[in-house]
Amino acid sequence: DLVFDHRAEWPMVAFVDGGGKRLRVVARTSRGGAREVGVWFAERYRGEPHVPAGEQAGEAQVLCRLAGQDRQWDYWEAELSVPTGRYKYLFWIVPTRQTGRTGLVWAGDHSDLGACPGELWPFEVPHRLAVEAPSVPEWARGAFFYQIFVDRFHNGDPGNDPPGTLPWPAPGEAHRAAVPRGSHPFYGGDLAGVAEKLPYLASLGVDAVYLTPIFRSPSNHKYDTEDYLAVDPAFGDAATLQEMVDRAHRLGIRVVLDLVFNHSGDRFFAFRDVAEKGEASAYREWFFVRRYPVTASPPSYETFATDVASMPKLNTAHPEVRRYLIDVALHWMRHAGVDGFRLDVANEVSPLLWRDLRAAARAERPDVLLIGEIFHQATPWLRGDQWDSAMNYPWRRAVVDFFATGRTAPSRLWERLETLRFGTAPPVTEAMVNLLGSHDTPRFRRLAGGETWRLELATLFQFAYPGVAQVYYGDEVAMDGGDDPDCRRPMEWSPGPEGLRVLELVRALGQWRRTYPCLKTGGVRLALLDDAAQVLAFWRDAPAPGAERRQVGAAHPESARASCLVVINRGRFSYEVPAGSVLPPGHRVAASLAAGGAAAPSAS
Ligand code: ARE
Ligand code: CA
Repeated sequence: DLVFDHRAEWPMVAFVDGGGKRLRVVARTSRGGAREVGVWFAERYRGEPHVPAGEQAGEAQVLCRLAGQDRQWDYWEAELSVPTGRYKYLFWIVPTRQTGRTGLVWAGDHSDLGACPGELWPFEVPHRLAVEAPSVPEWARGAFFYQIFVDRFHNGDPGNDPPGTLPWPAPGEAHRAAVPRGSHPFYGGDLAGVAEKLPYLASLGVDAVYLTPIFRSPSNHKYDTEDYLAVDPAFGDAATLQEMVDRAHRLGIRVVLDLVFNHSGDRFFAFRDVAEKGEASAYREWFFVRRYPVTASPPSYETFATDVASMPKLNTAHPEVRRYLIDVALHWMRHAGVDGFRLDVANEVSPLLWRDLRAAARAERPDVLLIGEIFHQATPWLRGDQWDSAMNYPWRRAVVDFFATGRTAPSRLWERLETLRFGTAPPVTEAMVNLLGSHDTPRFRRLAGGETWRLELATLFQFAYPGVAQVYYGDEVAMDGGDDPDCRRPMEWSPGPEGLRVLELVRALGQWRRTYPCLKTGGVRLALLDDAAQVLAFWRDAPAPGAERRQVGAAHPESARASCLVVINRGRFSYEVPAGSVLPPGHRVAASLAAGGAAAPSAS
């Protein structure tokens, strides 16, 4: 049968022009169920679909483009335009024979189907504010991010090392020095160390660094905050932070800090107060205490995850807690000039806090970036009222299964990515933080069984696919490491030949993203899938004329108009791309870049 799905809400409905007039609508039909899909639309207070088209102002019909497919659905896309930006619309569908239906089918509100438009209610977009276009800071779209786990990146100031700090492994040793489970050493990395390495990051083409938490806390990871308003003394102080940020800004690098608002540390003043005074504490409602007196083992209060006593869960819906935490964010924006925040355990925090934070932070600085940490589908948080973007772990899963373990075929990779892509809409799609790994996952190289060519191919894919490309420190030199904490080994600053090869690739990819706007904000279009050969190819189309002018670091006119064809060969044999099938006649190849190495001889 024919299944149809559309809802008049983001991301199936999104204004494409910021001004709130032109509307992109996406509908989906069961895969293979429709031959053609179109939209009848009109200004909301005018037009009737059963009255011949053209009589009413703004009324029109457009054919949809088949914009993508996943395992279950065909996705149909169209752009609508009426002068007021207030719409009503209906879809029509030409079903395929396999559905057993004949004749035109109309689809209206609640995805109701009928033979005659008059019997259906149209979908409505009553006012543009009802589907506010999520506004994403321009600088984040298609940017190159670099994640730093501060204690393990670079020790710029041995003078602030905490007692018991271990020596940095000797060159060549770092990536072999496994960190055993259950041990929690310090290596002395700090903000001075980050500052010292900024020129290195600039040489790679990094647009922004994201630092895991830096506020005062007893652990090496600092997710158990003791004082949100102080930099941890092992990392530096407020002045070191300010200096590091200023230096980054001079090199064109933005700085994103980690905000851990789901829980505090057990040394946080408010929690100490509750632990001491019990029910008499003025902060008792800041936490979820189950029984008094407060005990730690087992915890008599709610915590992060399961009974992590050092991380009492904060009541982020409470107005005082919200006020306090928002002031923390504003403090670091004002006093250190940070450009954005990564929000820890963001899916477990009250949306009330995120909405308030977004309003306050945007008022302070219109281009501040908010990235939610979440391991699953982030759509509900990305509608424009909470976060701008999210760590794209579902994307990582699809990429690991294809490139690292080889568990899936090209068609499956693409289906999964299409499901994710249609779970957001541009410009959010281009700000999603695509990552191969982080301080919470085994390193990609480990999952790839140590085969560096897989890391190279996946890295090329990461920079070629829409979204922020976030590199976890050390992955650019092919570092190894298993589950947390082994994925947090000290940075290898003297990489061997394999590491250097990946490093040069990352540098080239960074340059490509800066040279070709299509890689940052261009659309994506499948060109070729060959499961037998393990090959896939896709286009990144040049952004619409005019759009590239807004692009940071606006490129040469020729590169601004360029499209990019990406061909991935994960198979064992070289592959001849049938030129006619992917390259339109008259097209000229201006530049090319290859990755993969011996095991994948023809990847390009
Ligand atoms: C310790 C152990 C871990 C254990 C964890 C939970 O080392 O092996 O899984 O406790 O009991 C910080 C430290 C961690 C430390 C943790 C607790 O960095 O080393 O881990 O504190 O002391 C889920 C959450 C996600 C969270 C991860 C860790 O949804 O938000 O778990 N990530 C953030 C940070 C962490 C940080 C914290 C939260 C706490 O990025 O670094 O941990 O502030 C599946 C599930 C996910 C799960 C994911 C990873 O995919 O779907 O929900 O994420 O696995 O475990
Ligand atoms: Ca130090």
